Amino acid sequence: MDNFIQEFKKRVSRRQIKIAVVGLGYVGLPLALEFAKKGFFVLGIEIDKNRVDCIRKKKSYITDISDKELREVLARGRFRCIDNFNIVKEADVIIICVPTPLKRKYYPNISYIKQAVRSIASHIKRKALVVLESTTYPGTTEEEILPLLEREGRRHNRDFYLSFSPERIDPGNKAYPVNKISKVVGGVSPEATKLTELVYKNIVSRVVPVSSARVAEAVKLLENTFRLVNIGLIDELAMMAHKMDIDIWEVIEAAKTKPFGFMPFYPGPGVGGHCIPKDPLYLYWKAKKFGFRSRFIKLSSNVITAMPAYIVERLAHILDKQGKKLNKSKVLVIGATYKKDIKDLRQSPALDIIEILQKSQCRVSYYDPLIPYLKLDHINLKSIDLNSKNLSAFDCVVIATDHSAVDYNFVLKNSRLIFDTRNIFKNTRDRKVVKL
Ligand code: SAJ
Repeated sequence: MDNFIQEFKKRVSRRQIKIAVVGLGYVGLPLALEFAKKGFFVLGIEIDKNRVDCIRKKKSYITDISDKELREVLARGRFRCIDNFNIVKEADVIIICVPTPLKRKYYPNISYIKQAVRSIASHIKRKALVVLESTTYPGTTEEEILPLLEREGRRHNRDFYLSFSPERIDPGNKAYPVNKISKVVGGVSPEATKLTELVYKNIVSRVVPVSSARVAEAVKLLENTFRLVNIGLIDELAMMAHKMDIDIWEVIEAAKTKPFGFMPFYPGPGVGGHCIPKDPLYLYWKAKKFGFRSRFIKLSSNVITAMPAYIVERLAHILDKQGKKLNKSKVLVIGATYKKDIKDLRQSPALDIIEILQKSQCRVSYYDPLIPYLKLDHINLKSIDLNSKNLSAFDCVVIATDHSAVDYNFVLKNSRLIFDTRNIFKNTRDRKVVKL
């Protein structure tokens, strides 16, 4: 075994190993490009033909990757993308970065992971290393993935190696690109951990080996559950502070001066994205199998899920104080995506707010510089032109996402009333601005 690890180490240092990345989304594509930039041959496998087409046209579909960066990596000839799994047999390392959605609230859906593993299982070359990056509940790698690979006589630690390494991409965070984010790795065996370490140490500043795949899976869920619980907490405290006529934003700013033992979270219209609203519910589901019901996860999830309705309730009250009824008002929602400067609508609370307003017979429009159209199940709207005539026609403007590319002074000047759920107008004392 040591001979193989030593041999593998040499081949890694000589860039003689090929890496396949399955799933080129916001996790897989940056990862694939990072390995290619470090001189590895990378085979990107993506079943979405539009994405394959974009890459072939050197067009990035990921906010954090520019066309230029994609073009430069492709020009080096160390990265290619295809839409089938046949090339897996060339790969020494196969990294799976496919989505892990929910079937419904609290019910994980690991069918994409299983599908990807089944697609590679019959192609993997002898002693290949398989790494799962998709966020999932503790036990997935060992209990679900290992058996799928140990078929047809294959044995772990002889014919292949398997580990888990959680992705930690923070979309839109320029301070922390892939190579600046430490990486946790946990193998089904110590050898698998070691091999995974040898691969990732080439692209990140620090690799953190842990004792097993399930510990690595749990690390990621702790990270995201930590965020869910704290965002749920601050959302609840925001509702409490409003009742008590206390400015929660001022409270947070002052609490931030504590140099230890405090980390600021900010209230908002709800929690979107593909991670925070969902990943902790994977942990909830698995823990329940052990007879443990996490009250924190359930409560936090319920608080954040109720935020869009709370926002509309507050809006109705704000309009009522102006002698207006919600179902007779025109409301503009500024920002449709789940967080600022990210072109991603997944689980966006702004969309929930728009839907609730529509159901309340309110005439609702939206403006988002990144999203020209909303063509969804229940919403079919075009982003309005943000001009003074349009702005002044609305009874209230709701700031739901705090995109940088909006002229908020122009919005302030031309709006009759603003409900600011993101504290964009923190330094404004204008009576027409009402804060969450
Ligand atoms: N939000 C708040 N208040 C806060 C922070 C966030 O309301 O104080 C909202 C945001 O507006 C957004 C949602 O929560 O709607 C999620 O924001 P996020 O930045 O926590 O989550 P993601 O999904 O964009 O990225 C996160 C990563 N972000 C950070 O750690 C800052 C990280 O948790 C994971 O690496 C990543 O999800 C993932 O892929 O799991």
